[in-house]
Amino acid sequence: MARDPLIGLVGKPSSGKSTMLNSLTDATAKTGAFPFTTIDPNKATGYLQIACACARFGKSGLCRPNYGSCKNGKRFVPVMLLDVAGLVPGAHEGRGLGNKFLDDLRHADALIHVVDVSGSTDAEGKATSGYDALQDVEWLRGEILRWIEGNLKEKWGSIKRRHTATKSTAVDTLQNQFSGYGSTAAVVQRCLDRIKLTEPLEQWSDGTIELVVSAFVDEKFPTVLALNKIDHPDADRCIYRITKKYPDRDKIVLTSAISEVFLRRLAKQRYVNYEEGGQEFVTKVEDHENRFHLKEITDERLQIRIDTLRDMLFYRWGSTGVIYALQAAARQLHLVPVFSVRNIHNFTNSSTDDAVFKDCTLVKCGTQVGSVVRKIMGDVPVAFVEGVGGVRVSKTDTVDEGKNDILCFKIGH
Ligand SMILES: Nc1nc2c(ncn2[C@@H]2O[C@H](COP(=O)(O)OP(=O)(O)O)[C@@H](O)[C@H]2O)c(=O)[nH]1
Ligand SMILES: [Mg+2]
Repeated sequence: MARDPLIGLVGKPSSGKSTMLNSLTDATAKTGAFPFTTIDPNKATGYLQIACACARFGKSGLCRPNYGSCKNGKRFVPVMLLDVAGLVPGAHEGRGLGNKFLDDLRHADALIHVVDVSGSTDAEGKATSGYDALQDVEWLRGEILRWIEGNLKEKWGSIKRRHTATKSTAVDTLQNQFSGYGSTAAVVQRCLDRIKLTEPLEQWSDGTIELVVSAFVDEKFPTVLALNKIDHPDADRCIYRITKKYPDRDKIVLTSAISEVFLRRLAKQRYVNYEEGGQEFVTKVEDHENRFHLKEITDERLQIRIDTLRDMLFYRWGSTGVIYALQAAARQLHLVPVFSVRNIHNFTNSSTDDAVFKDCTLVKCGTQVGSVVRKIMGDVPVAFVEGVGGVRVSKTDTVDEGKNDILCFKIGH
């Protein structure tokens, strides 16, 4: 993943993908635009919340990121989001926007599957009641599997012949087939290691191919389930069924995208004080000292909606959850922030600007410092790298959460 990570939002029509995208993108006040080259209506910048290095050094007052923002040591790092619309059962055979969907998908590094747990929409997104959303979790993965399997099996005869003729390794042969999905040889290697295959590729059965594709999908498209519409009165049943079947808490998040959008709008209009993704919000009634200078809510319907939100969502679930969906997806990718600075002693980038930690890049944990250099500096020659305290850091050393995560690149040969 040499480029910036891209997180795809998938799910059936009306599950809440667009709402989720809006809820994650529209961050308040001081946010810099992210320099994405393509302009695509389905792409947007989301903000991943991480602990900023400025807090570690008591410099939060001086933290002014080039991109995103930082509030009291809580940093909002831009990440690219993609709304992958149009997936319905049968997409791999071209139903719905089938092929368009699958073409978009190949650019994603991780997926957030937005699942409508209200039970009020069927597999095609049409209005119904009592629908069991557990089915959506299963068919969606099935569509991705069938799509990749189909492409592979269709050509398997010639793939096998070429494999034998060129005496290739299984990794090379598969990577040839999977590169179109944004795969790398390392991804293919990990997926083969995972299933511990012993039979040579020439002898793979259909079942083996399916096993390989399944492992590949797990590696290439790690997926987080965002159980959305938890504000809906009927949501409990689906939440229960899905979390029972998929107990891995790292991969499941409960969300109410619409509530996040609603609260951010109210915050902009100064009816509430609310920090994106926060665990509480304040209206004028609760703001006894008038710290936030809020407007009074005079519309009774609005007041009822706000009270319901508090009772049905915040008291029960703690927050709207959307921020956690993004964090969970980043965790699946093992992303860690690296802060690159020009001056390793005061963490600024220039002698005329006292702002610290202006640049932050997300990389996979375990990445070698040398690769981080190339990712950030491109072709600019870097003679050596320093870490905190001006200590030399080897280019073969790796980065991790809080380890080699503040770096200074010394330009030269
Ligand atoms: N109750 C509730 N409705 C939601 C939520 N998120 C989205 N919706 C509604 O679900 C419908 C479909 O949402 P949309 O974002 O357009 O779905 P998409 O087709 O997946 O992009 C809209 O009417 C939204 O207002 C939520 O968290 N709770
Ligand atoms: Mg949409």
